[in-house]
Amino acid sequence: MTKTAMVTGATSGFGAAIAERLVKDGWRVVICGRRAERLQTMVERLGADKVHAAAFDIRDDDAIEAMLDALPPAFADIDLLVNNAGLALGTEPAQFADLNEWRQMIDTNVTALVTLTHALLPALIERRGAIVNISSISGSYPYKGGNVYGGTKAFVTQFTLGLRTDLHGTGVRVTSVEPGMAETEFTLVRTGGDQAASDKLYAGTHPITAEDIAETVAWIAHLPPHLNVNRIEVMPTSQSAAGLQVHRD
Ligand code: NDP
Ligand code: 8X3
Repeated sequence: MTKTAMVTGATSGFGAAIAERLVKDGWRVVICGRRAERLQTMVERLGADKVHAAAFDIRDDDAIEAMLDALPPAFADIDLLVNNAGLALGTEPAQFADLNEWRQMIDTNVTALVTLTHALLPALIERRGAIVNISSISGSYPYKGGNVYGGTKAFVTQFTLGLRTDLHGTGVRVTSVEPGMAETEFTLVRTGGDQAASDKLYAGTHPITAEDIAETVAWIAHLPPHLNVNRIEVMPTSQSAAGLQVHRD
């Protein structure tokens, strides 16, 4: 029987690649994001019987509710929720950061993610479904300028592990996917559209691609029901953790 996934942040990067990969693997996918024209292009390319476009701002509680109420019957029974929508804003140390940017990251990466998850939990339990949360290595390894972004991703990882514990015995599988440096629109968004800064960051690094993460999520989604990947950390070979810093007077 055809299964249905909901992928947030499907207009770009990981989410677009995950949605496309799941469709190729035979899933129906509800694709979410604010940029309606991008979602429409995906519907035209992948087929209206395979993807349903849901254009809304995930920070808007009423929009989430309206989106769920408006799902066409063929897309209404969600078996897999991929909580991918998210962003980093700013690269400045905390003392120079913009509070509005901090709040936008928390609203998107944390509050919206838990709101949508809360809304779908009863259905996911009924269907013995799965949740894949896109966290980040920034939740485990602090770096300068990562402050609130890393904090939101630490939340995502810990929330995932907590969900896994609470959902014990329900058959619902829950996974935290924690990618390292990946070239998507992520740095463009983070730097307010600075393409040169984005190109410079990834130059010569062979970063993770969106397709790499789509492959990881597809692997998790297709595991047999008795297996749960609790968390998985993926970095490009060219990236690894460095040591602590020491200040001397
Ligand atoms: P992109 O910027 O390419 O994609 C981000 C997606 O999130 C877009 O589809 C965007 O859609 C959506 N989004 C952002 N804000 C909102 C909002 N308010 N409402 C609805 N959708 C929203 O970046 P990535 O693909 O790289 O990022 C995907 C996830 O992966 C994020 O959670 C990110 O933190 C995480 N991540 C990224 C890494 C990287 O190095 N690239 C590494 C580790 C984790 P739209 O703008 O159309 O609304
Ligand atoms: C994105 C990965 O290391 O740029 O979450 O913060 S990193």
